[in-house]
Amino acid sequence: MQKYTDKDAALKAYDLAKAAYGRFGIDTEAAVTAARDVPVSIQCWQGDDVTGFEGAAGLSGGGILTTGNYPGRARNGDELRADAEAAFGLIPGKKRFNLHCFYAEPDGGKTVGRDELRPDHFRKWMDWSTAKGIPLDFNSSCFSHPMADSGWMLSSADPAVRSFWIRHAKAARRIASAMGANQGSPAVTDHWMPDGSKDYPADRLSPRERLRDALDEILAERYPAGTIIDAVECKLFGIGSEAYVVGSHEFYMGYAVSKQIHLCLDTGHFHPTETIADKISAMLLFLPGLLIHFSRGLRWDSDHVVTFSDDLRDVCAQIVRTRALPRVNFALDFFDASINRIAAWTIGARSLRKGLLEALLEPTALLVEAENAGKNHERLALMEEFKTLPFAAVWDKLCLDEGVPMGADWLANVRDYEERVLAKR
Ligand code: RNT
Ligand code: ZN
Repeated sequence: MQKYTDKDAALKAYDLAKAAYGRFGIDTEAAVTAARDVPVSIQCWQGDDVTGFEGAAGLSGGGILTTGNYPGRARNGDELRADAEAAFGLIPGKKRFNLHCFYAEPDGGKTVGRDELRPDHFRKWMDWSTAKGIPLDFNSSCFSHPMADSGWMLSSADPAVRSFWIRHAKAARRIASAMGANQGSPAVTDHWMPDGSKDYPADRLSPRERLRDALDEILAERYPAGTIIDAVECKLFGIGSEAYVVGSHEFYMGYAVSKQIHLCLDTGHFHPTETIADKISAMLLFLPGLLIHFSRGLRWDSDHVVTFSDDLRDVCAQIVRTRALPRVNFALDFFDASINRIAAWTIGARSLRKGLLEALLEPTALLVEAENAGKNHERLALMEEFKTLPFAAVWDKLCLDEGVPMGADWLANVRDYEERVLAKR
């Protein structure tokens, strides 16, 4: 196996890095522990290109799109779980696993209507979750379905369509609460739907009234405390909904505040140059918490694989600086069918964990001190200097402590899994 790293050299580099950060008053050991302990929810749907287990040929309709045909897509629950485990071995830190309703596995392989799904249809997932010690999160699935063909689901003017999706979202919450009870930790349950229109609507209000009323009905069902966290996810525009999305940022911001539920900010769901970093301290003044979908918007696509970008680093820094870590749920949301899917998971998850570590290594107190003293040149100078501290050595130490490959060594594991497993599908 190709090795790019050397353990002894890494440990020596870490000792030097520890001293370098120490001179700014930063305890690298504490930062490594804190970064490792933040749960990151890994999206199951990167493993199968958001296809689901209902026999669909692939993702269809609904504002999002997968492109590419890299060999080895997971085609069922056993393959998806095996692939996820392969990725888990390369991803340091606490993990959760994020499912969608259309990954149900009813007995005998039959398909159950999305409005009739029950917790026992997710028994295999729950048993796996318990065995692996990886808690689950959940999502209603309001796309890739004949009842989604019109592009309007919970906001549909057709009462039959609307009530179908209301029953579906209620079922999703019932299942999520059962997962939460099973794992002793609330299942974060996100509701996103692509409702919207390609061209200018004449009536922007009525669909929003219907969506509000539908959500009210869905959320009226109460579940035991500590089993579920409800979140609603906004979006500016999608493929086929360029002119209007019912569940826009303002819609869900208002809705989440009024109901005191979590708002989901997906980093790819805003104007192409808009980042969510500055929204965190503002929204957390009025909400119980946030769900963040880490993604990478690239032109019109909101779902490229997450990288260690300035945007991601800025978001992590804002969360840590505002001491908001306990109130933010971290989730990944990207899907790229053009590259090895285990690698996609690993790149995205490792990048987010790097962002967390870097933020936790920041000597924020020194920045605040300079700011309060009116010495903004010192604040800027320190921010610049911190960027080139020996971060990589601390990251390698985190990977070493967690027993996952350091540096680029994990690529050898992906190559091996591809040859042994994926190439045979
Ligand atoms: C779509 C949303 C949503 C989905 C997943 C599959 O734009 O981001 O979160 O990506 O639920
Ligand atoms: Zn999302």
